[in-house]
Amino acid sequence: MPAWAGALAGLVAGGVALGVAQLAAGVVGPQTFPVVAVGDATVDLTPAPVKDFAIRTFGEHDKAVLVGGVLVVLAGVAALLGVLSRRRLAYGLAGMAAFGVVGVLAVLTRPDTGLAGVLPTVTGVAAGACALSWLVRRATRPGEGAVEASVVRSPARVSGGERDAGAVEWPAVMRGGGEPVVFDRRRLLTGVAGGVVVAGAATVLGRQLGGRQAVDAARLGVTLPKPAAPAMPIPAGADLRIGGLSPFITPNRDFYRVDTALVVPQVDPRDWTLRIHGMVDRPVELTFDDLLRMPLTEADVTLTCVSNEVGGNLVGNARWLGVRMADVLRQAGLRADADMLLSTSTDGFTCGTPADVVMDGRDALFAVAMNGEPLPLDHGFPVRQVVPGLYGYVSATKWVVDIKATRFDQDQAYWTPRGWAERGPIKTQSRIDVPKPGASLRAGDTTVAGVAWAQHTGVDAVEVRVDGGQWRQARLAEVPGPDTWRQWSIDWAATPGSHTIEVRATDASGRTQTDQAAPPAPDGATGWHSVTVEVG
Ligand SMILES: Nc1nc2c(c(=O)[nH]1)N[C@H]1C(S)=C(S)[C@@H](COP(=O)(O)O)O[C@H]1N2
Ligand SMILES: [Mo]
Repeated sequence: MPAWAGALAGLVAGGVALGVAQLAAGVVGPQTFPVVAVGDATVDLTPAPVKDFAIRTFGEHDKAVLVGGVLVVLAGVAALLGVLSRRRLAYGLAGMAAFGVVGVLAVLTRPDTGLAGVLPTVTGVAAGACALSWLVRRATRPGEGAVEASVVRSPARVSGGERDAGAVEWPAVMRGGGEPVVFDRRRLLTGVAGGVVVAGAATVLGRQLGGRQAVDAARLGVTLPKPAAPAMPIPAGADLRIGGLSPFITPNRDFYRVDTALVVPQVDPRDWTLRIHGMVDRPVELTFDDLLRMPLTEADVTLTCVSNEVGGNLVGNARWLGVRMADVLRQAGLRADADMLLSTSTDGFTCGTPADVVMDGRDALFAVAMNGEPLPLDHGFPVRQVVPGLYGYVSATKWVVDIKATRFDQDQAYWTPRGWAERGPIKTQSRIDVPKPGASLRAGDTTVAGVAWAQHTGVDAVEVRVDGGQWRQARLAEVPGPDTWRQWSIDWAATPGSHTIEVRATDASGRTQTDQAAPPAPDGATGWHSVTVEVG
């Protein structure tokens, strides 16, 4: 059997393994698909600098790149195992088993997979092993006269063209019993076709089974109660409606997404509970209906990711509806010496929020809705936290299921050992949305516009300067309160040439953004956003 045939058999066997694993994961849960489990484990084990590099390089595609990378490596190894299987089938089978062990270990380290979570890996590897041995056996047949053929047509003498001409007889090799066998290309290729069909069908079926239909349907079935504390209508002057300027409310479909989950957790609200325990007098466990029966508050809050670069787009503003976290925590009897609320999501992400911030009267919510609809799955359905003024990694737990009242000197959340600050108050920032960097403008009157944020303090001033000249005050749009970003704009009489526009904001406590440039890690980027344009 030539090397290419071994590689092909290995690839197809690998495909069958993944297809069957996908099918089983469709029943057991998409997060148990071994590629996802290994990918998720990789995300958690990746050193912070590598992860930062990946986010910087691939942005929101980092997950796709990771899964793609795992698949490419798997394909390479599967092909290699196929090549080795020509010598001895046991090599290939042992290699598959080794992958099974890695897959099982990865699955077992995941917080959201029970013991049944190993089933996709185990059945996948078993199916892959069967496929490999079947293909390798099938590709060879007892060869009467094979020894003779080998003398006449040894590979060294066979020209490329002849190799492709039907069932070429390769040098005879001895199979177990010692009878000579020959490679049968046609039988291999028909076997391969069968394997591809099995792999493809299993993959498609598995994806359908594991699809979001059930949770999507449950989401559509949620009736949102009216807020007991509605937000004021958004002031008409909150949105300057300038082309290219971020709208005041970010539509859900455009809202940035940052999380460690390779597949979006699917949480059925009928199964969801929120457990509150630790340093509380009365531990409680709430169902989704319990939560919806409590008074709901509506609030406009701008979320920001600590990984957002100066000028970056990991920031968005929405109208949230939810129960005040403080109400729930008071009901549980939060003790005064608990200074941290350690929240956990269904997929095991943890987040440590300063308790005093949550309890100080601001609109810190267990949110159930975003911009008038139940939370989108990507943004934490059925329940997530939203805390004005804190970066997402210390406050905004999506798919939240557990709150432990604890202390910063006793517990650590997900990102802390990975090099990010324990506490993450949002730093005042401002961004130029128009003109875009590198834009070519016509000389004359133009509008420069953008957004600025200083959540829970509020933005009091935005200034703009061109080419290091005088700072000029921008016009500020209205805001419903201090927890959202604020649009700004300024007129500029653009003159021919290359120009750099800079912006800086001052918050309501009188502090102006520092010009000191700092990277996102460990506690948020600083510096002034600048945009260079060409005026013709
Ligand atoms: N379960 C879970 N929640 C999470 C995260 C996560 O990785 N897992 N990431 C946090 C971070 S870093 C940010 S910035 C916000 C982003 O929320 P969004 O994706 O809805 O914009 O979610 C937070 N909540
Ligand atoms: Mo974040």
